[in-house]
Amino acid sequence: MKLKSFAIILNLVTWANAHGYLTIPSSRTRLGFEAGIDTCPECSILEPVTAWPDLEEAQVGRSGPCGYNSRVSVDYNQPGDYWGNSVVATYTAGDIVEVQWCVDNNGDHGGMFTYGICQNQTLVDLFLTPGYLPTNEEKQAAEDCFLDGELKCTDVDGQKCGYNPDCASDEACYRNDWFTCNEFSASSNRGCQGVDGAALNSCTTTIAGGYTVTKKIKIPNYSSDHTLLRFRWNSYQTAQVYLHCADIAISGSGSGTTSSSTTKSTTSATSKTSTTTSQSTTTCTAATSLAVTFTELVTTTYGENVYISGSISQLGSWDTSSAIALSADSYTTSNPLWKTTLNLPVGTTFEYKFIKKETDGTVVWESDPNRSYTVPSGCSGATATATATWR
Ligand SMILES: [Cu+2]
Repeated sequence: MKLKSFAIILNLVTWANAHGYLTIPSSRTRLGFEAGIDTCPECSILEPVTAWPDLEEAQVGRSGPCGYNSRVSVDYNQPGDYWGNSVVATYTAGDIVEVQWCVDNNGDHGGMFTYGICQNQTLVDLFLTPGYLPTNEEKQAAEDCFLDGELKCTDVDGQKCGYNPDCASDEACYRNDWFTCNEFSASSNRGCQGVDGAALNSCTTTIAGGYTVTKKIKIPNYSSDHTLLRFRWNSYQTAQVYLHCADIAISGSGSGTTSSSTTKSTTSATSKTSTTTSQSTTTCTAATSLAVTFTELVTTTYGENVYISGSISQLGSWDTSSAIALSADSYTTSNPLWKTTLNLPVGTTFEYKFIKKETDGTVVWESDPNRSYTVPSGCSGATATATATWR
C-alpha cells in the first residue's frame, strides 16, 4: 500500500485552498465569479468527508449538489441575482456534448469525477425557486437523484474510459463509469491536469492558474425547460469533494442518435462571456427588444475608462470613437465592476470587445478572440445579462 502511505504523508502539509469548478456549461459558480460575487470559484469545497475510495459515501450536507462557498458565504443551491434564473445551454436528448471543468495548479488532488442529471423535476425545482434554500435533507435527496442519473463515461461511443491508477481493483473506486484523472503522482501528465494536457491558464482560477479537464457526456432521453447538470469531483489526495451545477434545458426527446456538440452556451475555454436571462412575468407577450446589461470586471486606474465596441450600429460598428461607455458606479477595489445596459432587438447576433481608453485617448483592446452574443428571446419586460472579465 505504498500509495496510501504516500497520501498520509502528504496530508501532513498545509494545502492551498484552491481546487476546481465546472466551467462548460457555465456553472452557477462560474457566473458568480464573473459577476464579482465569488472571489474564488475553485474554493467551493465539501470537507472533511470520505472522498475515497468509495466515491458515493460522502453526504453532501450544506454543500448540496450545487456547492457552498464558505469563503464568500454563497450557497449555489438557490438562484441568485446572477445565476439560476434561466438556462445557460439548451441540449437535445441523445446529444453528445463536450463538458469542461477547470482544476487549479495548486489544487490538483487527482481522483475521479462524474456528471449527472436528476430526472425528478419536482426535486430539481426546489433548486430553481428564487428565495428558497433547500434543506440539507432535500440537498441530499437531490444528490442521490443526481447519482442515480449519472451520465456515464461509457455511454459515449468511442470515449476512452479508464480505471484510476490510484485505485486498487478491490476498492469501490474501481469503476470506469465515472471519469478518471490520471495517476496522482505521475511524473508526466499527472492528475486531473494530465487529462487534457492543456497549458497553464487554459482556464481561469484565482490562486495558481487553471488547466482544463474536458470530457463528453450523453444527454439522457428526458426533456425539461429548466433543469440542472451536476458536476462532482472526488479528490484522491484530500478528504474533499467539489460540487457544482449548471442550469440547462433539454429539448424534446431526440432520435437517440449521436450528434456533434451543440452547446448553446456562449462559453469556451478562451472566452469568458456568459449569458443569463430573467423573466419577470408569467403571462408572456413576446418582447421585440430586451434590456441587456453588459458587465466587465476590470481593474482600472484613475482616468481610465471602459467602453464596449462591436459589430452592430448600437455598439458603434467597431468605430472606437462611437463605442459605448460603461459606468463605474458599482466599482470597488474588491469588485472592479463596469457595466452598461442597452436595449437591443431580440435575435440580434453580434461580436464585441471591451476597450479601455486612457486619459491621452489611447485605446487598449481586450485580447482575441472577439466575444459574441445573441440577444435571447423572452417575454416583454425580460432582461438579460452578459458577464465578462477583462482578458
Ligand atoms: Cu485543494
